[in-house]
Formats: sequence, C-alpha cells, structure tokens
Amino acid sequence: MTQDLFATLPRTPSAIAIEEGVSLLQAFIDEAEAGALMQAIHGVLQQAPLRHMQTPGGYRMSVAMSNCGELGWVTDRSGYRYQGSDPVSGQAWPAMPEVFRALAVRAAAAAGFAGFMPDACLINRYEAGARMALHQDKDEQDMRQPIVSVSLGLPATFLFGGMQRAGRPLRMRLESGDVVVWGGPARLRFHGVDTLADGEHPLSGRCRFNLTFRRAR
Ligand code: MD3
Ligand code: FE
Repeated sequence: MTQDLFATLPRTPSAIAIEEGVSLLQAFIDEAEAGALMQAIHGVLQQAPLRHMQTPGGYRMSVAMSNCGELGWVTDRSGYRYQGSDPVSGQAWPAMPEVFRALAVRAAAAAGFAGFMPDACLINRYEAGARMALHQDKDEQDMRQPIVSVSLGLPATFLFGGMQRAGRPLRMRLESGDVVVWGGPARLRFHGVDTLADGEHPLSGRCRFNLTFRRAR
C-alpha cells in the first residue's frame, strides 16, 4: 500500500530551471486535465495498440510504445526512424488529440519555446521492471526544436546524463502531472529512465505513461 494522506493532496505547481534549456514544470497538469489526457491516451491506443518494438540489435524493448500525430517513432531490425504509418496496421497513426497538442504548446511556451508545433507524439508505457537505457534523441531533423515530456501515473527516476554516454547521470524523480521541456544545449544530452518500481496509481493503475512531443520534420 503506497497510499498516504499526502498522496491525496493536490501538489503545488512550480517551475524549476534545472539548467540551460531544461525546465521542470512540476504539477503543471491538474487532476482534471490528467484524467482527460488518460482518456485520450486510451482512445489513441484503441486505434494503435501498444507494442514492444525491437531495437536494431534485436532486443525487445521493455517499454511498450505507440504514437499519434502525423509521424510516429518506430524501431525494428532495420533501425530507428519516424514514419507516417503504423507498421502493425499499415494505417496512418491516429491524429494527435487536441488536449495533447494544447498541453504541449502551453508547456513549451511556459519554458520559453513559443511557437512549438509538434508533429509527433510518442506514447511510452512502463510497467514494473521496465526501463529505458541511456540514449540520445537524434532522429529529429531540427535540433533547435525542444522535446516536451509529460509524466502520468506511477513515479519514475529519470536519468539525465551528459553529452557522452559515460559518467554518472543526475537522477530526477518525475511524478504524475510533471512536464519537462528539453531544448537548447540540453537537447542532445544522454538520458534514460531507471527500472520502474511496482505500485498502484489512481490514474493509471500499475503503470507509468510518458508522452513525448516532438517536431520530427
Ligand atoms: C532529455 N522517454 O521517449 S522523457 C524517449 O520517460 C524518452 O519515457 C523518457 O527518453 C520517458 O525518448 C524520458 C524525457 C526526455 C525526452 C527527451 C529528451 C528527456 C530528454 C531529449 C534530450 C534530453
Ligand atoms: Fe529519449
């Protein structure tokens, strides 16, 4: 049982500049918006179900993924890329729900990136034991465009590394309702997510969802 009195209290929104280009918007999302986002996630996943993709090296990713928007990020034995159709169905990815787009635009603007127009949203689902190894996001065309990441459900420890894979990453706890905007000199930093601990969250059950909004083209 992880429920306690504090877990039931609303959190206070606060914006923290972690370093140049990185804004942590804690409790940026209230419970009403979080509920609307979860509903929209389930709508997208009905059309484009979660799947465990394969890395180019042949490993199955522990994080289950899907996409919405004009483009989706995929990986398989032939590599990482963005594409306009879901390889599982052959259909276009579901449209980006308006509640998604509005949140991404508002968060980017709050972090100093007015005019951000995402064309892709990757949906990551972590269950207990899932993790994401340190990597760079470099499949997008214009690295001047930020990435907006939204955490919903169970908390996770985010790993924020340097410009090289080696070295000890900074650890940041990300909770449901937190949004982080990564841009400027931080855009190509190595990052990952530590193994998710089991738990239960009123919004999502026994998992964490992360939405990353990108300008891929
Ligand atoms: C820092 N997802 O999907 S979001 C990913 O929580 C990814 O699911 C993680 O990394 C997750 O690629 C982390 C935070 C994030 C996203 C992009 C970044 C941090 C970043 C790009 C540059 C630096
Ligand atoms: Fe990433």
